[in-house]
Amino acid sequence: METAIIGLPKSGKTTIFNALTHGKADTKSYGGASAPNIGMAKVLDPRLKKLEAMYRPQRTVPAEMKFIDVTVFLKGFGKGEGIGGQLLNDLSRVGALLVVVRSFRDESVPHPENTIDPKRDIATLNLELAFSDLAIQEKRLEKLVSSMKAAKSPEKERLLKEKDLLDRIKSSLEQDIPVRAQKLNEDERKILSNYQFLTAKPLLIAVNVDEEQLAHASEIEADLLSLCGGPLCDLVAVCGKLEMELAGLSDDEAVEFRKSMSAGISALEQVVHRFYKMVGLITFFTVGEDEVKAWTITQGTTAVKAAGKIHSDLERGFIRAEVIGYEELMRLGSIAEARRQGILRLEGKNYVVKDGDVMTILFNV
Ligand SMILES: Nc1nc2c(ncn2[C@@H]2O[C@H](COP(=O)(O)OP(=O)(O)O)[C@@H](O)[C@H]2O)c(=O)[nH]1
Ligand SMILES: [Mg+2]
Repeated sequence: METAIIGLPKSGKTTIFNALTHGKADTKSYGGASAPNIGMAKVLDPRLKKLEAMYRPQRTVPAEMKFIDVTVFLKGFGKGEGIGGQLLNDLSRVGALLVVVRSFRDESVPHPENTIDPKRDIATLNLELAFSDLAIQEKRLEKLVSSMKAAKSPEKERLLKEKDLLDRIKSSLEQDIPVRAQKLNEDERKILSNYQFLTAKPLLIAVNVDEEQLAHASEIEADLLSLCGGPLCDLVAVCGKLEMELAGLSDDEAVEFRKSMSAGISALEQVVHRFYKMVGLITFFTVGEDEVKAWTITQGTTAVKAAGKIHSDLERGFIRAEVIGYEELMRLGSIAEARRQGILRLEGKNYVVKDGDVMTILFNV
């Protein structure tokens, strides 16, 4: 899943991008960069370490999340001008949004509104996203109305239904209800997926707190959480600056530092964990002497589709999957032992993969 990082200027987007991706993008020349920063965040999963110890493979490959820090295009952002042009194109393509909101106090970093007010900024950002969706809605409606003139049934009925849907989307957006929180059926969601409404995307708000505020992180989260409203939205407090510094250390050093500063679990873990929970992402594993690897899929994915994640040949030529749950594998010590005890399962195409499944795909192309 690709996630775009957005927010007001100098809220700490690039800092948090660096913390998540262990990147070194420039945080000093605000807005001066010409291209977006793109980086991968490694999804930490203690199960992968255990599997690695069991198999001692040549390489261990964690799941990754792609983050895009959209830097330069944010000139008018937060000014009620909506989002357009290249930025809208970039945001339309991604699967989710990470909104960074400033809470940290620092005289040397000016805030575009001069004061620190995360509630105001969350409202501004939500409004901006809604504006952009209203513009998308309007454009689509214009096109639809003009093609309705020439349309004959049943095409005409289909377009009418779509028009009705767009009208409802609009009035809900005007009542501050993001598309993700609107009551829509499966069919309607499918139609809407073509438009890439920004308020339909899963949204995680990262409140960028300072070191002092970090001690009250859970109170800050509780206070702001109500601004999320509805499904596919969540909020987390992180200290961008500290997290970026810690991301520059070795793993062991970072653990020590975290302990001494009571900095809790890393921003990376928090952000990834919340995205997984919010979007309904789960992990399955493939294992072997050459490679142990974690794969991310959405809940409800079938074995054949999961196989397609690994390689299209595995989906095309899928025969069966040999499956064992992670816990069972740990208990038995090896797949060979699981096979011997008849615990290794053979599952067909439509088996719904579970979190922690260790799978071997049998295929023929
Ligand atoms: N004190 C403090 N400064 C921060 C924090 N996060 C970011 N900054 C500073 O704020 C400035 C802008 O950060 P940057 O990540 O470039 O913001 P962006 O414009 O949203 O990408 C930089 O000077 C950062 O060092 C934080 O948590 N605490
Ligand atoms: Mg930046």
